[in-house]
Amino acid sequence: MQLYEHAKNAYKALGVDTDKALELLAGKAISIHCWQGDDVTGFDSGAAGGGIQATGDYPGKARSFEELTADFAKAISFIPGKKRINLHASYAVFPDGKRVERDAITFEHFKPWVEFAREQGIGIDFNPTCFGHPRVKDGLTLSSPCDETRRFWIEHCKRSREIANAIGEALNDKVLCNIWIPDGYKNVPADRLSPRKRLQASLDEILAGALPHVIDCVESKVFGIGLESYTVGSNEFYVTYAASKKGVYPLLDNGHYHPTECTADKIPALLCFFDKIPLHITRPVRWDSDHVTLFDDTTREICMEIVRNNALDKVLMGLDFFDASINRIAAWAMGTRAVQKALLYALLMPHDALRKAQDAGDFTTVMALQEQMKTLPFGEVWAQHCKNESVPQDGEWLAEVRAYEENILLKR
Ligand code: RNT
Ligand code: ZN
Repeated sequence: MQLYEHAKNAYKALGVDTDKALELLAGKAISIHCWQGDDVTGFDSGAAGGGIQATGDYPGKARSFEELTADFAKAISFIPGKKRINLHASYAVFPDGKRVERDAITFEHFKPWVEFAREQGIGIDFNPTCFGHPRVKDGLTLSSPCDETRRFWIEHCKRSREIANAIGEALNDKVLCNIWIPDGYKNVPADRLSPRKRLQASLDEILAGALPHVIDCVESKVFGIGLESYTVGSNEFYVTYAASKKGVYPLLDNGHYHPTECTADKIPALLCFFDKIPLHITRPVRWDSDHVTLFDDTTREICMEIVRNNALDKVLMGLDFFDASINRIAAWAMGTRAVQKALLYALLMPHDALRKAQDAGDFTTVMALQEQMKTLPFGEVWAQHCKNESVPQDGEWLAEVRAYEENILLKR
């Protein structure tokens, strides 16, 4: 307590209210992806694919709804604040193993998830799963020149939206429904326009008519493994598509741009035109877009843009990483806590003073303040947050993960 009081005063001297920051942090929901728990495998005999891959063979991955929900519940017991779970359509739960195809799934298959979310007091977000499936033809889904293939995936996406809407209705909530497709080419294409025209027509059909409980978004990508030369759903394509359609938003995944591009800077650009910005926060490393998030510069910059622009209510923060080389529950806990730390760091920035200095053209002060805030007693404020939220401190949760590993994961 004494340590927190000391930190509180240090921030107060810069005009920053730490209590207020903690209140805002506790109320900001983070949408945690279910797919870290099983390496993006899902329950419908699919697997990661389409340019994404979880690497590693850490033991104990979840193999069923029961295992995945138990692991997720364990992970979120270490995570403070408001939470949501982000589901993929491939996590449909089939009663008595009665599997249906992806173009035949309904809300019935997600009712167990709704019950789980209710029990845990969390919201749900949703994604059609257009990858890791035999109906992906020559690497293409919604942009395929094959009518049958396109129709299959259009139907899958339409059903996904309806499921998202039914989930929202059941939970009295808005559900983010995000379309990401793997479509692209390894080699230099001969025609870059036609696939995009076909994708545009498919999206028009899928997104026709607003659904009251759904927030629609589309996720771009610059490349994938085996899709190095061209992706149909590029940034320009989706940002323009979303801007031209009321109620459709472009989702920014910070692993989906050229390595030197700054995703944080895209947030204030899009805020000029969109009232919501969905995010996938991740950590790109060389060719991979999906390492576990850390309390690093990139994540802090993203959070600072959210806070500076008063956009806590506008930016829908979701996570997207999958690491199969470390304990998956630890990955969830560390990755989410890291993003929350970054958000707290941003909430503790002396923004008024910084902006004033910028407007006065005083970049000496801007730089000095930005440097000063880096060594303020941030850790004490984070520790207070964990205490307020009754979750373990840094250094305390790993022993619990190890016990769970020993008693449950290693027995699978
Ligand atoms: C892939 C996209 C996409 C997926 C998930 C599983 O590059 O980031 O969001 O990671 O849908
Ligand atoms: Zn993503």
